Amino acid sequence: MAYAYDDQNIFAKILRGEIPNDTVYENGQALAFRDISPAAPTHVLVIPKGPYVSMDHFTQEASEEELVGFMRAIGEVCRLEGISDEGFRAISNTGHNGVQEVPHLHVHIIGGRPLGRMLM
Ligand code: IU
Repeated sequence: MAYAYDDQNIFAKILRGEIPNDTVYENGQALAFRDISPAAPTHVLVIPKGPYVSMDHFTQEASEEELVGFMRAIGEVCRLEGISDEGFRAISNTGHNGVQEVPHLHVHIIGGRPLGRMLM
């Protein structure tokens, strides 16, 4: 499947610095910032800096450097937020069935309280 990336999506604008964000962590390949509508005490979105719509798109077309940098960012966010030991949830809502609102790959890192068995 070919992916069309819309560079006017809100996370693309955040990456270009056109819209402010509450940054938690950044490396060469990824940016992590607080969700504007947090579902838990910690709710951080981790996004790749490259133009990828989804995990499928990213894992097919990203370089190893991008893949590693993105995954390391997720781990760093959890350590910085102090949720690594207690546990957390990492979710990437994808496409129509996943009710993905923003068409730039993002992983929600949610923690800081017991989350129950329900997915968000
Ligand atoms: P999605 O369903 O996984 O695509 O949800 C997008 C998330 O992006 C959602 O939790 C929003 O609160 C969040 N968000 C944001 O943090 N900043 C924004 O400007 C916008 C959405 I628009």
